[in-house]
Amino acid sequence: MVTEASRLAELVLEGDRRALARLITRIENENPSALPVMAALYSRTGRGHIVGVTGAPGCGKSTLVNELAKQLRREGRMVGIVAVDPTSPFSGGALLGDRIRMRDLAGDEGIFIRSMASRGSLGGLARATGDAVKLLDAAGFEVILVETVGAGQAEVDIAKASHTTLVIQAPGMGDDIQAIKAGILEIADIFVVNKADLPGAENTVRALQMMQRLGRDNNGPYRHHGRLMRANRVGQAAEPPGWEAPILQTVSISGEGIAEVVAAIQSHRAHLHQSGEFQIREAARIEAEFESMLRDTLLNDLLARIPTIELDAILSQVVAREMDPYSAVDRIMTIAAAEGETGPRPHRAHALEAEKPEVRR
Ligand SMILES: Nc1nc2c(ncn2[C@@H]2O[C@H](COP(=O)(O)OP(=O)(O)OP(=O)(O)O)[C@@H](O)[C@H]2O)c(=O)[nH]1
Ligand SMILES: [Mg+2]
Repeated sequence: MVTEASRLAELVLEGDRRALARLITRIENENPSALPVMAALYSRTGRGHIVGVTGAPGCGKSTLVNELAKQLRREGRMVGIVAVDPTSPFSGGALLGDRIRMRDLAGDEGIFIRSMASRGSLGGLARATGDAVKLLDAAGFEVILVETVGAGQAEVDIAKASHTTLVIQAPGMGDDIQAIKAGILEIADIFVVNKADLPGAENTVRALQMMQRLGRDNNGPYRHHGRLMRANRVGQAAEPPGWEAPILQTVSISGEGIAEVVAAIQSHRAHLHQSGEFQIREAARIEAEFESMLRDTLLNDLLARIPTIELDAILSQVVAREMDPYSAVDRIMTIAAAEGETGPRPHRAHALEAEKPEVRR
């Protein structure tokens, strides 16, 4: 039997743009009908090169991504772009702006552009982004550029979800080491100082170089890529010797320096494969994603078993310091376990369904 899911999966594999767009919308809306399609496509993912592009608001990420895509197209590569905007979950002006800016790429079958928003949590957005990337991967897009505003945890998450992470800086945003966010050394595979046409670009480059030197003196940057489910893996996935993030300068509005960035992305990819780091990052990435899916499912399942009034009452007591959070967790687990013994909810729903009088036309 040809189900809707298998039909949609086939369309995605053929690169059908409407099917892709429709599925991404379902993913954004957390529509469960997307799950069997994702499941069917999973074995066909894993070929695309996922490139994260992160940096402060306004540093030129979208303009740069646009230019990178054009250059990659000139080199004959199929390019997918996912622009993530965690700051405006209700589809703010920035997304619209991105769509307009990327207009000159429209009409090219070798490119697919999508802005992501989420009505849910940041975690939901990260999950939706991961699924959109998987769809583009299955559809045969060879390079998938993921733009995210660098904002703390989101930045680290995108690095974990990418094979190659570009950290974008722009001059004039404070040119000393203090202004460059801590942790950036650990996630950057390539630094891009964009807006190199503006004064101060050299200072930004120098500050990054100095930071890299300091990092080397402190035993070099090590990655957190391998942590996740097995705690004893911490630090194991250290950046192997032989790759130090290059610091490149671009003027995205004129296309200057773009070819060099594309070349650096390609050398980083080659380096990942030659050093064996690719498998390590892939395993870490997939484990992290799986862990978060498991956590979401467990939490949702648990919360579904606790009557809301009871949960609220327990939370209020914890907030009022009438109950400690450790006992509160115990209490919730006890209630959930007791609920579980009375039978899972779907059965009850089923019973109700059976009791419903049949409607005749
Ligand atoms: N002078 C100069 N301006 C640039 C350059 N690149 C981008 N800009 C301008 O910087 C502004 C912001 O560019 P965007 O590409 O929207 O930056 P962004 O990082 O994607 O911004 P958000 O997504 O809102 O965080 C725009 O007005 C661009 O035209 C550059 O190389 N030089
Ligand atoms: Mg942008």
